Amino acid sequence: MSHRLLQLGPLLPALETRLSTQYDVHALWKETDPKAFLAAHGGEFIGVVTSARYGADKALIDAMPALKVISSFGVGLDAFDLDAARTRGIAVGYTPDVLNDCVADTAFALLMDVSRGVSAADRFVRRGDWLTGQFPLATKVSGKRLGILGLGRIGRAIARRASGFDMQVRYHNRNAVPDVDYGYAPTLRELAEWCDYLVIASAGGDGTRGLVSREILDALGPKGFLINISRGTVTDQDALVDALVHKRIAGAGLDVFTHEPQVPEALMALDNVVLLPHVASNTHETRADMGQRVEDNLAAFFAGRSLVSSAL
Ligand code: 8YV
Repeated sequence: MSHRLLQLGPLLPALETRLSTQYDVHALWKETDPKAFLAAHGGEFIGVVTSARYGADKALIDAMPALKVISSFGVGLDAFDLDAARTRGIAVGYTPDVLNDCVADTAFALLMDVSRGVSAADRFVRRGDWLTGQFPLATKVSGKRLGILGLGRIGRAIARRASGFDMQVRYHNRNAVPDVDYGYAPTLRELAEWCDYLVIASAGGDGTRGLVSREILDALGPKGFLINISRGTVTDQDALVDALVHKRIAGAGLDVFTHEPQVPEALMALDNVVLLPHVASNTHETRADMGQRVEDNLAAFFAGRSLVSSAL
């Protein structure tokens, strides 16, 4: 008999197909009343397949007394109650590392775009404005100062890319990272004051909520750009919108928002903002690798081995 897994939301079709050949997978989101289903059948499942987006909160974990393993598609853990999982001895797998390159590439795509006006210039051409006018001057990227909030795996991949643009790099973390040569800014405010581009690469969740506040945006200033490929919650989104509308910062490249897929209406008309629908890891190659890690974590668990990537 194959192990029973509860899948919380849609995943890559290829991954769903492969999982369904190895496990007895039930799609919770297809239930008309998922809460009632959980209350009646939560005890029948040993595993959960989910993603950074759907997470696994305390209510879900509490409703699943036989749960032993959670395998998540994604690196973010802000939608998970890891303490509840730890207390119950539930293994939690996720997919770090395999997405570093694509997320770092996206950070640079946003940085280049908002600074040089790539998307805005494309709109200019399509509108026919080139026939009658010149696109305004943009801001040079090479040689500028890059500040990274969160020098983890993704932050380091972003820092490495900066060397190709002859940029100086500094970072802010709770503590200085011992094995890097980049300058450490003891406060986020100092980093924001110093840099031309502030890139948010920290984890989401309660520990970082609202960290990029009005004060930090004002420290970044009217020539500074903000790039966010992490979580919308790391910014005070209202303060960010206000700073962009009133040009108290130069611009922003945003892949993430506080209430996805809702994007503040005030940003839609601004040419100093590049808006992406949370696609930083969204390539064929990386998504395939993430799917493989979801499978490998489950396979390791059911073979009695440690998970390939454990979140605990
Ligand atoms: C994905 C992400 O969009 O890994 C993360 O934390 O935010 C992204 O890679 C997400 O996992 C898909 O649900």
